[in-house]
Amino acid sequence: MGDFRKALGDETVLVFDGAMGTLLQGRGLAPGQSPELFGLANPEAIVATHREYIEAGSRVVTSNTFGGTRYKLPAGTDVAGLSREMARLARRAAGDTAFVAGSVGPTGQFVTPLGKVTLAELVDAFAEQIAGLADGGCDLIVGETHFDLAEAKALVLACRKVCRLPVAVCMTFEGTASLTGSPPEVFADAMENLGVDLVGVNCGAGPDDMRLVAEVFARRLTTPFFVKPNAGMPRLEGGRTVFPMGPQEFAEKTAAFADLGAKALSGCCGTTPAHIAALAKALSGRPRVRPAAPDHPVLAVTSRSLSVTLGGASPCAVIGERINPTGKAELAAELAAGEFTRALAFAEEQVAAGAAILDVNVGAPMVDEVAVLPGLALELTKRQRLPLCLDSNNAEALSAALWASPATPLVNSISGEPGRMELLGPICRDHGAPFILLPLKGRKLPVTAAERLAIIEELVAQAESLGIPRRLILVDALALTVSSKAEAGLACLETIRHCRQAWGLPTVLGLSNISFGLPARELVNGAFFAMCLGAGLAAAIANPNVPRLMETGAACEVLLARDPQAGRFIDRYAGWKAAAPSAAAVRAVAEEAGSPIRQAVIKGRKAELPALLDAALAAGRPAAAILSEELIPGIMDVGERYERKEYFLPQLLVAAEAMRAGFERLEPLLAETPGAQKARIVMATVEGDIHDIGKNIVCLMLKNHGFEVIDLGKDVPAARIVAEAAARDADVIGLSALMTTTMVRMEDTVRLVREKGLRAKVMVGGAVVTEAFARSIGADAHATDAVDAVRRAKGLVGAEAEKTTG
Ligand code: THG
Repeated sequence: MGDFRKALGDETVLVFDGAMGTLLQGRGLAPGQSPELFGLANPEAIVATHREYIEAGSRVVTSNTFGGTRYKLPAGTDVAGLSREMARLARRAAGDTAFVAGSVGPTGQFVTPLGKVTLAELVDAFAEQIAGLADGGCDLIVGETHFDLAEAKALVLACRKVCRLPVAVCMTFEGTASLTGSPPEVFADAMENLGVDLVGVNCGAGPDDMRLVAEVFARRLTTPFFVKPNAGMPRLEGGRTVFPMGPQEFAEKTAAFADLGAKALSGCCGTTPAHIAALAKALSGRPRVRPAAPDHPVLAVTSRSLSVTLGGASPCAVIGERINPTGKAELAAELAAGEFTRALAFAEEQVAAGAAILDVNVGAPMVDEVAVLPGLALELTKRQRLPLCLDSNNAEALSAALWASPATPLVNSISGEPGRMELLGPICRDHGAPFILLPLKGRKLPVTAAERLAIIEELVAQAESLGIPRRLILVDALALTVSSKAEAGLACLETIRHCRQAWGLPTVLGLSNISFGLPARELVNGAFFAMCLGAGLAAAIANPNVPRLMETGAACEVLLARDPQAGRFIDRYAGWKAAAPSAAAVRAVAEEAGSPIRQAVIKGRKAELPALLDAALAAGRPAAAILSEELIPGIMDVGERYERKEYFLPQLLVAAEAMRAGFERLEPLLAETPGAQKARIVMATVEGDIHDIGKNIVCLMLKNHGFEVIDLGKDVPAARIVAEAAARDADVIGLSALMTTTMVRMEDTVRLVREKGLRAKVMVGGAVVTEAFARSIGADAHATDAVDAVRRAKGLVGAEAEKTTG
């Protein structure tokens, strides 16, 4: 009969057979009776049925073993023996004229956590049956009517374990997904990863309703595909299930799948040899149309319900890095105790932030990775839908986690360390798990792109020699830190570009490594992310909770034509508002909108002030208002900036100069307080202290509030202050000091005032001067700032007035 694999490669459409149960009922199978046990007792009925289909035009007949696992057969049945016998019967009927497919249906069991059995137990059960089928002479194994991805995966693993026969797997979809939630694209991608020889859909729908599934297969698969519809949707008529589609209609509609690229066709429930004959006729002289090969091969990482494709025109996937105990002591402690609360919270948070895949790393001291990695993988599979990236150096832990996975997660990673590819490569291949190839080999880090590319080339060749398909390989471009190697970024970019362009290999990297040791790492990471995307990066291991990163990624996808009609970008960011800018940026914007006079003071733009003031005066604004609303708030703002360490001495000086120029322009115009005798105040910064900004501000404020201010300047000896105050009969003496070393001079001044019997009250102030200090030296008042100084001075003058009047 020849090799079934060869037949899969030619240009013909393979016609399988149709339904068996109805034909067996015609030959004595009782309703409810096991067809397999019936077959054991009635071998000739089985052979006759196969012959009918072969005569109708079937090139493949399917063994009577659909319910042939230990879970379906009565206890004590020789499972392998039954399947062997049924395969032999099919072989007897087929001879050299048809292929024999060994049928394997579902066990009726669900894999943990959906049910009680483990993946390994299902593999055992399938292996037992498949060994019998292979023994009995099957040309291929065909899984039929499967509805759970994990079970389908178990079937493939079992097949590989016991024989080298080609394997076909057909899934049943109800609406948009299989019973346990796998849509056709997930099934297709997972089966292709597993290296299944023929991917199919059967049962559950007639040819009309199978169209959408077949289109998904045609679009995604390079593996040949198989479509096996029912004869329409069943109806209940007089207590009997009736399939409405006659042979002709069924044949026309089903043959149309050949135009879509189907490699194999046949019928499921309700089809008969007449349907198959009509189908074979409709297909004769009608070659299969091969689906167009995708221009870039893509790599697919799957969970039971999602498939994330990497490479080609796929958007860059963010692999959420947060489930990783490095630097997270609490997470490490929990994992060591076998607790998953924090890990699951990290998962939830990353799902919400838009991660496409979740990295799962449980590597920390005291953590038993072999137990914890699969344990956490299982919990994650229960609670959320994203595919996983199993991140570990421990091969045993990775293998255990793959056995806990219903789909084809990403393995992170296989390095060039001796023995790693030989150990882990075949495990990944068997589980259909794509893996990250880490170009590390020997003691020396490959710094240049050329060094990396040489290792990558060697490891890819090694993988291929082990029968590991290229489509499972995701290359780590190896982000090293730019702060220690300036060319680290460039080396990554070149590696990404070369892998994509020369080898069609998708790339990934641990993004944040690049910025290690730098400040503002988020800025560096964001910029590097954009550059990597431009070079063709397929995925990044990163923290999806950094909005800058996700925003950059989404915008880049639009710019790189990987987001058709900017659909995803618009979906996510149509209502976007600029992230709250930094406090400094907020202030800068507000300042530009603020008064130009105040800004001229704050920015020390002395030359601008005369014109600005003239314009304000010409517009009728009183000089006093300009002083109190613009110049004084301006210089006070400068003082605050100085205190916040945003301004330093140079800014302080130019601002004070601008202030003085402005004040001189206004001073002649400041209205005298009518009628009243002005209170007179002598102001000075004490001897030894040359800081006068504070004192100048206080002077300005006092003048503006109607005081007559005699400003003696800075570094003024006590004797001179007292002499001036006496000569001018001052009401108040204001003393300023900025430093602890000079504030003691205030005490000298106060003592001298008292000695000379001056009536002047003494007010003190300055950055280091406290109320307690003021009291200890016998001062009459302490002012905390310029506004307070005005208030205190007024108080002192009022008290004096009271005293004289009283
Ligand atoms: N390549 C591949 N896999 C990788 C890396 C890589 N896996 C691990 C790592 N690099 C990528 N994952 C992380 C995970 C966490 C952090 C960085 C990279 C991280 N963690 C914080 C810290 O250490 O300070 C913890 C605090 C937090 O996340 O808030 O930065 O390169 N194939």
